[in-house]
Amino acid sequence: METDTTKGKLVDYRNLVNARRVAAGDDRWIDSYDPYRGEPWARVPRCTSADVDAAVAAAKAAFRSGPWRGLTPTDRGKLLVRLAGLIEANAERLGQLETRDNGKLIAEMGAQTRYLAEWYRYFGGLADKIEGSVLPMDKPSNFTFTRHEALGVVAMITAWNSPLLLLSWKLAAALAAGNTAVIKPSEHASVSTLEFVALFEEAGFPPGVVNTVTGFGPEAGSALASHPDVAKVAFTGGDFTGQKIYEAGAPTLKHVSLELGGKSPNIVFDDANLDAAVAGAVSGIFAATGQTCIAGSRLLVQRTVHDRVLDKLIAIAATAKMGNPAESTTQIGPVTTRAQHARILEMIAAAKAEGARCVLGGGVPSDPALGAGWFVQPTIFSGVVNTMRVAREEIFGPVLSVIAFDTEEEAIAIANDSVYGLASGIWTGDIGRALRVSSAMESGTVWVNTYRAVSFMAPFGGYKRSGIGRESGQESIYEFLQTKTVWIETNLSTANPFALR
Ligand code: TXE
Repeated sequence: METDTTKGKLVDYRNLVNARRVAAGDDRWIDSYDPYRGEPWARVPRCTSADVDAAVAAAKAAFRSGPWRGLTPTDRGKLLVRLAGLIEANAERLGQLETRDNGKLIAEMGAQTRYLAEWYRYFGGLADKIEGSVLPMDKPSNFTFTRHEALGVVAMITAWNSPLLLLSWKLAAALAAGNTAVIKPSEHASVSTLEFVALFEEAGFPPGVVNTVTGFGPEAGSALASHPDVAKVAFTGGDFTGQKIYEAGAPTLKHVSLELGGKSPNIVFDDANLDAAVAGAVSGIFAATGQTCIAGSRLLVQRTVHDRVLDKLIAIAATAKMGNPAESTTQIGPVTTRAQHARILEMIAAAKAEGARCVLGGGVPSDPALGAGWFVQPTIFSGVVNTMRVAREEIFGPVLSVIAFDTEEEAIAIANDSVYGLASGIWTGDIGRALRVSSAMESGTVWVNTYRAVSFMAPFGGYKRSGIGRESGQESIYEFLQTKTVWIETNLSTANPFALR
């Protein structure tokens, strides 16, 4: 790709602004680390507010004038569908880049990257189906209708755990709605995004519609989140950063949507298929090394089956193969950053100090072959009480807290006793219980007898500190639109000009 130029042994990746590849104005760079080897492998520009100004100006110009503005919604949709085909053709390469940059398993990335295409197809199809309405009017001489219009420049600030997936949840809907975009990926894993945006050029999107700025959160991120020409910020990340983004948008009253963290309860009742429940619990917390916002990090187990569930859980988790994420047989890879590694180990130490019983893992693996990478053993604590830090704070790593309960009411109370509300899981063979408990859950997603399922068709987002707004599904396109009401008087008159009409 034209973005690659090898400098020393690191590969340099540049931003896309107005269809040009650019470094930061002052030519500073950030090293991007390979978490398996614990060493830098690439560099991305360290942008400042001046670079952000240039990217926002390009997006603003593309929104205000030029070919994008003139496209019909059908034509916008066609571009998105064309892009979907290019994503499929490049899925393997993009998946490999993400694995190198953030340590996600290649075993998961192949399918995940191909699946991205569906967001662009779905929203491409939706682009020309956004209809306003003619309003039935209480003022008979007025003809009044609504139309849904794009907001303008949308800033998309994303996290490192699934850069392209989290971006696509925003970008497909935003572009279908007619907005333009400035993307700031995480400083820890920007490379896949910089490669990905080349496909927009190839698909034929006009210059300036999709732009990127890489850099640190408090530098480039904060300049973007507070930029006066940004109409909306769509963010994925931690809740405290989400709060800062909300505050940064307040002075200019931006639209803001926030997809934040969680401390999701996964509840196993004694009438459940326990093997399926245990497989769901493993996938909920150990897939992606626990680095997902939807991690089922609190496993609530009915006391009557508690010991059986725990034994089965340990039996599976203990055999999970840790190793090079680029190998297809690896089941647990490294965590993405050195800081995250340290934080997970600190939370494990805190859980031990608070009296939780560590029944599996609890540290770094002893295998010397894994020595250079940022690995944490799959870790299970039993005897956890919901007031412990390990049950309250998002850890974002492979650490499971098992909490025993006796009754359905108690399970609901513990599950909802959290500042977060992103997702929950319920394992039961009783349909009445499934419906009762799912309606009682304070979370944006509830999975019954499954876990970690997402789709371009299904709205996703949080209750409470897990976020504001929804991504995916038809309704999410309205997060990127605003409604205009047009009034036409059909009977010109000279009614009293000093009174409300
Ligand atoms: O995320 P941040 P970090 C949680 C997880 C993790 C914690 C911190 O618990 O341990 O957050 O991770 C940009 N203005 N999640 O520090 O800070 C930043 O550059 C504007 C949950 O990596 O939230 C990056 O692009 N932008 C989560 C993005 O925000 C700022 C996924 C996310 O970074 C900024 C990731 C600022 N002041 C972490 N500060 C999930 N919901 O899945 C940072 N950024």
